[in-house]
Amino acid sequence: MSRKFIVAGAQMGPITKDEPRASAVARMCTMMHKAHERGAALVVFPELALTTFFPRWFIDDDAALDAWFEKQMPNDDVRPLFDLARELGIGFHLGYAELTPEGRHFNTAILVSAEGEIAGKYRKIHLPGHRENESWRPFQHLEKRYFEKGDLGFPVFDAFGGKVGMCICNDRRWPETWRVLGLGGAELVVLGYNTPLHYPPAPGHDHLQYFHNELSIQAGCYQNGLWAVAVAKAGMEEGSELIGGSVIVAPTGEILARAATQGDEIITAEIDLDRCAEIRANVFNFAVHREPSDYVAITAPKAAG
Ligand code: CDV
Repeated sequence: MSRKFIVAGAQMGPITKDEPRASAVARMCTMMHKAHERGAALVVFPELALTTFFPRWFIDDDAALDAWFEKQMPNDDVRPLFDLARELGIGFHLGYAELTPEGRHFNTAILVSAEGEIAGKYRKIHLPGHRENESWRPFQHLEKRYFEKGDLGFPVFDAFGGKVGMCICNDRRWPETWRVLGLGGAELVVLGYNTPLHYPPAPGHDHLQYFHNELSIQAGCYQNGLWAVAVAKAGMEEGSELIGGSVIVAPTGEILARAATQGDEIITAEIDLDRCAEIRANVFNFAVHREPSDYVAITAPKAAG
């Protein structure tokens, strides 16, 4: 049986601080319709897709902070997206800030089936940035303050006729993310990102942001023989410019589709999950060529940072 299907990346332009979630969801519904018109079975939305990227601000008030989080999924604001997915028979991936009933905060992403059911959940493991207000920065990046490290590992789900994994933004820069997903059998990895063009601790690298995005995703795909759909929230958002460059990448590392704008934009490509074997049965045949006994340093406890 063929395991070919069309995937879509739904890049989003900026979301302002006062844009209601219902408005962001309406934009997503418009893009879901377009993806469906192009025959997509799965549409991938960005990291923290329901609001502006709030970790750019130091927020000292717990109630004000919690207002950026979702206490339920779906909730009334997001339900139209679930309903439309069910109506069109299209699955989706969505990133959002999760506040659990126990009061825990995570940067989370879900995979939703074409029946509108949550088929998988991932909580971001590599949280970038810092914990305290650093007033020298033009904008903050307080993910380490606002989120707990994810507690679900890197799970892989049976979905869309194959094995699907997720990661979120900074995770894509880490080879360990891709390798653990690859070892879990992932054939497709979906992810969203909010990547500021300006990186305050090393501004000399600003011109490399698009390059490092593609370098990381292409390497992850090739070295593990899997597909990826990587989707930005892009454009000038509340004074911080976020890169676009959403891409769909093949197991060979080739880019099959790339966003051309920094706004709401759909990219699509037909993917064939059986093509993972081109890499996995050959140069990256893990069972034949991996040498884990020489990799123990990878999982040794990290040095104090
Ligand atoms: N949202 C992110 O994880 N952003 C980071 C930035 C801060 C470097 C990223 O890796 O793109």
